[in-house]
Amino acid sequence: MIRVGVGSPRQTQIPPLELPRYGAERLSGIRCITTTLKTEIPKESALTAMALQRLDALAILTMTGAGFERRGGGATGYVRSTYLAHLIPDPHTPWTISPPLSLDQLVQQDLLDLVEALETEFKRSLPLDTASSTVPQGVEQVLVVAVIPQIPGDQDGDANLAEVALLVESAGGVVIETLQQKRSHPHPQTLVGAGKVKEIALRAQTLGATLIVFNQDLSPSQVRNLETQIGLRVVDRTEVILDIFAQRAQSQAGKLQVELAQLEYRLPRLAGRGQAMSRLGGGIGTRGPGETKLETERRGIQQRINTLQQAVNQLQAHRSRLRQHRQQQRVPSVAIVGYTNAGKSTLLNVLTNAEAYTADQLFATLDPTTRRLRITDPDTHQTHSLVLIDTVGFIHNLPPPLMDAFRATLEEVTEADALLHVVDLSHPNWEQHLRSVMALLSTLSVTPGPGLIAFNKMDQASSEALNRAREEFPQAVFISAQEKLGLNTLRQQLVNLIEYATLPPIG
Ligand SMILES: Nc1nc2c(ncn2[C@@H]2O[C@H](COP(=O)(O)OP(=O)(O)OP(=O)(O)O)[C@@H](O)[C@H]2O)c(=O)[nH]1
Ligand SMILES: [Mg+2]
Repeated sequence: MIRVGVGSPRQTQIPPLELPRYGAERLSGIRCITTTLKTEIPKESALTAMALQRLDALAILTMTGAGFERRGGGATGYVRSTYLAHLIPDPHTPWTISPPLSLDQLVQQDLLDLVEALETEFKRSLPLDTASSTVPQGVEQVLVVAVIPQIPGDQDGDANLAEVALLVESAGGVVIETLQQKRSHPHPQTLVGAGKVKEIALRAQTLGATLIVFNQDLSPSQVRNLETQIGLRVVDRTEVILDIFAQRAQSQAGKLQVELAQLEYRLPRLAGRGQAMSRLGGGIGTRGPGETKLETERRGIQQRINTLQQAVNQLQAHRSRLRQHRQQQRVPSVAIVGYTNAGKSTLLNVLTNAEAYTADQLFATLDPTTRRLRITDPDTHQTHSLVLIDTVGFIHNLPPPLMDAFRATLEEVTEADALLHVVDLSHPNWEQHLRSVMALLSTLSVTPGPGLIAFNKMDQASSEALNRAREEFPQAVFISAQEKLGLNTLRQQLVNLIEYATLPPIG
C-alpha cells in the first residue's frame, strides 16, 4: 500500500492506534520516503517519528534545482543526495543514519535483508524476561510512569515507586521499565508535559509495552489524551488496585463490593473511549464488570450501582447480626489490621491453625476470616476465649470508591472490641505504613476499640528498625509470625487487651 502525506514526517505520522503491533522485536513493515529542500542531515523530529511508528526504514531525499526552489516544487527539482535511516537496538540513540548516498546507491539497498537482520538484532538485545518468546501470552508488559510531586524533603517518592511495581506484579503484570518525572504542577491535559509523553510513547514502542500505568490518579480526559498520543491503554494506580481486588474476590460479598467500587470509579470515565481502546481484550484494568456492561448507557449503570448499594446494605445488616450473636455469647473480638502484606493472615494461621491464603503479594486477603482463639494463662491456668478477624489490608491513599464499597468489610474492623495492628518491621517504610493505617482508621465512621501494635517479620528486620520501634512504641510486641517468635508474649498481651477492652464502664 502507498500512503501519501503532505507535511513533515512528524506531521504526517500514522496515528499510533492505526499502526500494526508485533512487539518490540519486530518492525512495522512500513517504509517511508520523505523529501526535503534542506541539505543538512535529517532532523531529530523526523527520526523520532520513525521510531514511534517503528518504520522499517526512512529514506530521505534532499532536493535541489533552480526551478524547484523558486516555484516551490515540481518536475524541475532533482535529487541532490539521499540518506537512509533505520532503527537500531540502542537505548540512547535508537537510530542510525547512512552517509549521503546517490540515488542509485539508495535504490540498490536490499531492504528486506536489512529488516531481517535488524529484527534478529532486536530480538537478541531484549532482556530475556521481556523477549516475547519467554513471556506467556497475556502477561501485561507494563511501562510505569511515576510522577513525583516536588515537595522539599520528600523521601517517600522512591518507596512509592517500589509500591507501584508491587501493585502491577500483584495484578499479574510485569514491569519492564519505570520512567520518572518530577513535577510541581500537573499538566492539565496529560499530567506530564508534551516532551515526556513523546518519551513514554517512544520507550513503550521500543520495549514492546502493552500497558502504561501511572502512579497517580488520572482524570478521564487525561486518560483519553494520553491513550491517543501514546497509542496504548493507560491506567492509573486506582485501576490497578481495583483490578487486583477483582482478581482476588472469591466470595459473593467480595465480588459484589468490587463491582460496586469499579462501577463507581468508572462511571464518570465512560464517555468517548475510542473503539481501538475497547476493554474487551483482557489485561490489567479490564477485569470485573464486562465491556458490554460498561457500554450500556449510564442510566443502566447507575441502576446497577443502586442495586449493589442495597446489596451491600443487606450485607452490612447480616454481618451486624452475626456480630450481635457473638456479643450475646460474650466472646470478645480482636480485628487484625495493618498495611497490606504485613503478615496478618500468616499470624492468624499460626495462632489458630487456620488456613487463610497468604502470599507475598498485595491484597492477598479480601474477605474477612474469623477464627476462635483459646489462650490458657500459664500461671492461673485460666482459659480465655476470643475471636480473631483477619481482613483486607490497607494501603496509603486507598481509593475512596473502595473505602465506600468495602464498608461492610471495614465494619468488621470498626466493630471489633479491640485491634491488633500488625506492622512489617522489615519494610524500609514501616513508619510510613504505620502512619497510613492509623490515618485510615481515624477516617472510619466508628472509632475502633483499644489497639496493640505487633511488629512482625523481626527475623528480617534491621537492628536500627528494631531499636527505633522499641524506643517509639514501648508497649508494642515483637514477633515473627513465620518463624513463630514472640507468640507467647503476644498471646499474653492479647489477654490483657481483651480484658481492658471489655471492662465494664466505670460508675
Ligand atoms: N520473613 C518473614 N516473612 C513473613 C512473616 N510473616 C509473614 N511473612 C510473609 O509475608 C508475606 C505476606 O504475608 P500475608 O500473611 O499474606 O500478609 P497479609 O498481611 O495477610 O497481606 P494481605 O492479605 O495481602 O493484606 C508472605 O509471603 C508471608 O510468608 C515473618 O514473620 N517473617
Ligand atoms: Mg492476608
